[in-house]
Amino acid sequence: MSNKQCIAMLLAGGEGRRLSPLTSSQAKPAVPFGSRYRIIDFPLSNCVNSGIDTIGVLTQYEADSLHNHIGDGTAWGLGTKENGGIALLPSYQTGSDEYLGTADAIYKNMEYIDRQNPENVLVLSGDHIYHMDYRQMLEAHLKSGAPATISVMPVPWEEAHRFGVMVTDDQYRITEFAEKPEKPQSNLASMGIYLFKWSYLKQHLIEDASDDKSSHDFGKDVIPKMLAGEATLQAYPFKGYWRDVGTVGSLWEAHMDLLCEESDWKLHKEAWPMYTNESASDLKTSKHSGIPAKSSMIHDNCALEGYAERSVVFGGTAIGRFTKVKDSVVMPNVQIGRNVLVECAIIGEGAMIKDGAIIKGTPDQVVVIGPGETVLAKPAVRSQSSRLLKEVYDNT
Ligand code: ADQ
Ligand code: ADP
Repeated sequence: MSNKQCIAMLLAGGEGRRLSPLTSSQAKPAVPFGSRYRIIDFPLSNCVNSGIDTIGVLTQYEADSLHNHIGDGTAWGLGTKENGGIALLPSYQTGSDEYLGTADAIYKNMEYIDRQNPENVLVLSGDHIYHMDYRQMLEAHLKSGAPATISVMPVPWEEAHRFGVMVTDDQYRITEFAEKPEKPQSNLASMGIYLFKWSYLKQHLIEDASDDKSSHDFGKDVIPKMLAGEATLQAYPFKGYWRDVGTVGSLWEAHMDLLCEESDWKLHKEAWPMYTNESASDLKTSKHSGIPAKSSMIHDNCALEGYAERSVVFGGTAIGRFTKVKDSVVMPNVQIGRNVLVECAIIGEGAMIKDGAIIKGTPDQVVVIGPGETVLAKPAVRSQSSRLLKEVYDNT
């Protein structure tokens, strides 16, 4: 059996209730992002770009949505690897109904990991938007000699309660850790990206599995127990763009970040290419009509007859005349009629917005239209809104 320095285990089974209704029929990591990708393309592309060629993807909730997207891994250049590649590891294949938590998901796939015979295991989350060279984290992990290294980054204090937060000494050794505390003592957040020596992780997973009181989660159970032991855990400070897009507001904001011209953050860089499987999304064929859109990201394959401003529009979409889409995200295969106003909204895959409809949110209260939903215009306001929109359109 060959010995691998590092393999990745990608947790992609969470339900993503806070992203509802976008996750009503697909897993959170399968939610579209950035005009042609899905969220899971970020960690997958990071692995490929970091030279990690063995990835186990742990699926559970709406597993098919991810299995269809990933297929045999060809889109990531990991399709025909003799020794490695992408392995889909759904909970139903492990002989149990469900993964009880993130640590249990890895525990139930220990045999798969043992077959790969790795020295280190990188545990990743399927719902983060970022580019990261995991080789640099591995280098820091090996250099410190710690059995566990956690990627960290400061977050705004008001958001710290949504994360695992920690205190470290000046050598970035972790001295305290609290999972989603009500009153955070620090704003240094765990990014949910862990690098473990496999022998050390395995021992802890086995111990955790026999603990009846455990919820079998990394943040809630395993990391605190590791910290209570003798070993020193290390934090790895990540400098760069990183967003957890677990809520509607954060998903919308991360899309708006793509449109910020001053920012260094770019989706696809030559030095850090993004890979995806577009054939799986089965785009309806349409053609970009060439109408300029202001400060927007528009997929080539969409029929844009209306006006888009500061918006991200995916493929297979049609936007009718006199329609204005502003500060919004329009996911694949959406049909938007004429005289429609869409502002501060996320329109789910395959939705249909009929002529004259008004969908208007605010940056603090983004409106979401679920995948496949139909939105009609309210008859009473229809003529007024059409007139209003004609004015808006003429003035832009
Ligand atoms: P959360 O974001 O709340 O916190 P969690 O809900 O545990 O993390 O999900 C992490 C990943 O695991 C997601 O990609 C999810 O899809 C997947 N997942 C969840 N349950 C699963 C299951 N039963 N089987 C398979 N996959 C599953 C974590 C850490 C925090 C840290 C944040 C950073 O616990 O400490 O701050 O990530 O985002
Ligand atoms: P959200 O927080 O938006 O509801 P998450 O995917 O973050 O969605 O999941 C929330 C919590 O529920 C996490 O602690 C996760 O471990 C747990 N969880 C999610 N899906 C499952 C599942 N199918 N089985 C067991 N636990 C789950």
